[in-house]
Amino acid sequence: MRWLSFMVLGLSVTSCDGEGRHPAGLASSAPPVAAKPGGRVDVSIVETGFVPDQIQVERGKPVTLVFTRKVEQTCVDKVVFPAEGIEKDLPMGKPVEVALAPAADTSFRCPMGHAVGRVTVR
Ligand SMILES: [Cu+2]
Repeated sequence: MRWLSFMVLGLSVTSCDGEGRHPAGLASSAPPVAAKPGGRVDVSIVETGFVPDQIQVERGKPVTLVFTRKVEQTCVDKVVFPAEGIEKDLPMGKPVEVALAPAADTSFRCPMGHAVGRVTVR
């Protein structure tokens, strides 16, 4: 029965439903996506969290992140920018814009703080 418990565990980490388990608790090791000043970056919400989850911007320059939720089964039904006090609902399939001009590194996350993305300034 060892294989069965393994499968159950595997399923349980695909969403954060209050258990506090989330596959994207740490930002991925994918290379950051560079945003042009005044530009837009599309961020998809998929089963593993935010893609991309590392975005590089020029310090103090405006950038618009466009979040689109592409999966029903996710706790990422809102995106939260704690440092900026921004919280936006992410209806399924509807692009939601968040405008920023960060002066320092910042981050965004699901309401429970499991799926995380980072915005780094250069
Ligand atoms: Cu979460």
